[in-house]
Amino acid sequence: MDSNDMRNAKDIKLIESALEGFLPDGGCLEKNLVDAMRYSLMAGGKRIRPRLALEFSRINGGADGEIMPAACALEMIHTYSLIHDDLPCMDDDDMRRGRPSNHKQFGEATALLAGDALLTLAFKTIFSGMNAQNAVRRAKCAEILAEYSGARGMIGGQIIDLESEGRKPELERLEIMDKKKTGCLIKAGCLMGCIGAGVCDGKKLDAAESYGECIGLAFQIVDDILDVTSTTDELGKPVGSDETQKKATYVSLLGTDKCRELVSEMTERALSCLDVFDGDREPLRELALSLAMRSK
Ligand code: GRG
Repeated sequence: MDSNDMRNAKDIKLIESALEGFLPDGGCLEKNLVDAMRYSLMAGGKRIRPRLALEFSRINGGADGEIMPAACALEMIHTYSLIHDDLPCMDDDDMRRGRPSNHKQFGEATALLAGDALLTLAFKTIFSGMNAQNAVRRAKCAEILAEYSGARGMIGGQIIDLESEGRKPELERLEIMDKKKTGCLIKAGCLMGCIGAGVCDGKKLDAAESYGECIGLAFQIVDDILDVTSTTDELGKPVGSDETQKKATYVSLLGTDKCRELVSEMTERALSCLDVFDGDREPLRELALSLAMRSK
């Protein structure tokens, strides 16, 4: 393990221990619900979004303890979106993060409720976990999370996706959809990290958002490439599903070579956004590069 891998592993451990602590007590009549929430929340995953929040807080001199509730809230929203996305009324996927998807394990109704409960727990976590003395930062983080995960953000992307079925594939529509569906939560992590550390400078906030937009797009393109080049075992979720569902992807519209070029271009752009920050840029450089080269 090199020093970057060690830093990532340490951060993932920190995030996972905080996530466990924010889960409600399951020793009651709601035990099955809490078990279903824990099942998906603690099932691994790359924890990219909370890591971005932590790193953008650190580069701006913020303390990990202050941003951690917001970082965890973001992961809760991400996990709820995965649970709901796997439901039969959405993508109907049987596997997620290397094991049966939530509804396969707990049934559809419980999975739906576990997603809902993670969504509401996210906002409770921000309000009860972040320091009340920084009430403005706390409120701003909650506002960003609501905005970027809501109708004009991630959920907006999902409805564009659902309504794309049977339509002629178009690159412009795909880009708008992915910027919302995938990009918005990634951008939210970057922005919440800055806000949690007290950044008010518009230039820095714009740069954090652009960094998020570029790595978000690169992340989605890599996801599309992996869907045709990887295996179910490696990804922990079904591969080839885009083609089976006849979904337009960057690979189907542009081909793999052009996609790889775009990933490099977006990653370079993301790295240049870091110039405005005075703190140590290396962890965010490394994060962007590792996402571009990821194999799962
Ligand atoms: C159903 C409310 C609702 C929203 C659905 C985000 C989303 C919208 C659906 C999730 C499915 C999907 C393919 C989203 C695209 C973004 C993406 C590649 C998610 C997977 O994120 P990773 O790779 O997952 O970070 P891990 O498991 O590592 O956390």
